[in-house]
Amino acid sequence: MSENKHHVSQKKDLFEAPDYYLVDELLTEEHRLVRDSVRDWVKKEVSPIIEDYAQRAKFPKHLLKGLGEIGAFGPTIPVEYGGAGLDYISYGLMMQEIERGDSGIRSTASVQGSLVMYPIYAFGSEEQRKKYLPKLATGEMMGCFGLTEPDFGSNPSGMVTNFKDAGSHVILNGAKLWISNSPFADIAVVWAKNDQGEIEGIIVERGMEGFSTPETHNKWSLRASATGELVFDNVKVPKENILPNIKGLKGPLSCLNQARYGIAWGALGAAMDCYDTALRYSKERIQFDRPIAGFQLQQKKLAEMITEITKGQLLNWRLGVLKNENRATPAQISMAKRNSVEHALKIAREARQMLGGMGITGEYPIMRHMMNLESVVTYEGTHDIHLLITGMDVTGLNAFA
Ligand code: TGC
Ligand code: FAD
Repeated sequence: MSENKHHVSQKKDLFEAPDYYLVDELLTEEHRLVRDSVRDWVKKEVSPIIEDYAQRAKFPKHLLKGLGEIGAFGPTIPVEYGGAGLDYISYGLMMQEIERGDSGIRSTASVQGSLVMYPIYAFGSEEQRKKYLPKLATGEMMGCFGLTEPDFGSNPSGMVTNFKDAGSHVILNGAKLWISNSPFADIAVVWAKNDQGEIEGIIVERGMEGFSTPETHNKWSLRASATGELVFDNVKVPKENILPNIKGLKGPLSCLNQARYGIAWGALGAAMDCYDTALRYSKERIQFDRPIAGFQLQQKKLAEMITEITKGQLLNWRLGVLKNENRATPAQISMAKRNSVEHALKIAREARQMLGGMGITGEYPIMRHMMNLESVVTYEGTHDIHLLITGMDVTGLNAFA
């Protein structure tokens, strides 16, 4: 153990990505370049420090500049607005590699790119695009996304946060809960009801009177990500901050399609890290005079892990192709998000057991991934909500309410 109590693990990151079905051959040279450069960045910048930050429940803010530089903020946003102008497979691979490092860092990138930059790009005015997107792309400005409320999580249509017309501005009241990045965000894309009860998106800026962002403490999950509330107490917001080109719940749900797609890839990255760690450990750990990898029960675990990772890789790749062709449906995205997180959690739990007592320590990334994935299985639509979306899609019958 290092003498510095803030440095729990400084081990070299030995990650080798599994590719059992040669999925690499389905990627273009650009995809591989993007994937490899993000992988290198994660090995260099994230792996050496992340366990320490997670143990101390601190967000490694110094990574924001680097995330901007590798193009992780708004990978699919056009270059003219500061985005990376990449396709959806590159975007997916980036999220896979970042979450291989830590789900909390991927969360920061997902929120910034898919939940803040995307709505401003897709539903904002040209002035709003020019004012916010270039700064958000570099990380010079950070954003958060306010949809969930204390009494409305899975059913956001019931939200009570609202704004009233007051001439040149509106008066915003209400509260949002569980908001990633809120404690340090410069702006919040907030979904609230107008005088007619329609949901609209509005950009709220830090410093506006009556707007506060208290941090949520004592999380056992996503400890290296900052989570908080958004509280609006008669906040005066200029009307030009309303996103002009969207009304209704389909606005925030369209943003979720973007983020859920990234999570489908991301969670698989966490699964790959757990599998790779368990595989290496099991070949080195000797019990009963042989490597534990030689025991059938441990091989069963590894065989099932690589099977699910491989199925997930193919599902994600195909979804990426459909997304590039603008043919991916929200229900297809739900299936992939749910599938990846479910199997990533199972893989993390099995990998944890394979490391025995060492599996619960910060010397290895598995327990951190497992705890992170307990948030990932809940946010962006819970496991059960995504199952019901698939159920509704195949039957045509709504089982939500
Ligand atoms: P419903 O009546 O079905 O739909 C209302 C309108 O929305 C349209 N729609 C969609 N549009 C685009 N994409 C989708 N995925 C869509 N799903 C539905 C729908 O066509 C309709 O349009 P229109 O024109 O007819 O008005 O709505 P509902 O109230 O019955 O709810 C459906 C349900 C339950 C599936 C939905 O509300 C839902 O997905 N709930 C889960 C909530 C959720 O995912 N919240 C996530 C909060 S953000 C977050 O967690 C960020 S974590 C970030 C991080 O750190 O990485
Ligand atoms: P509830 O909706 O109360 O659900 C509780 C349980 O009931 C779940 O198991 C659910 O599946 C089940 N359930 C609900 N309805 C049904 C039904 N019809 N049929 C069957 N079962 C049902 N939100 C944001 O807006 N922005 C963010 O940046 C953000 N970041 C987050 C970060 C973290 C770390 C976490 C934990 C959450 C974050 N969220 C964010 C909120 C997240 O999206 C919600 O937690 C999630 O949508 C679920 O809402 P809830 O927690 O209120 O659970």
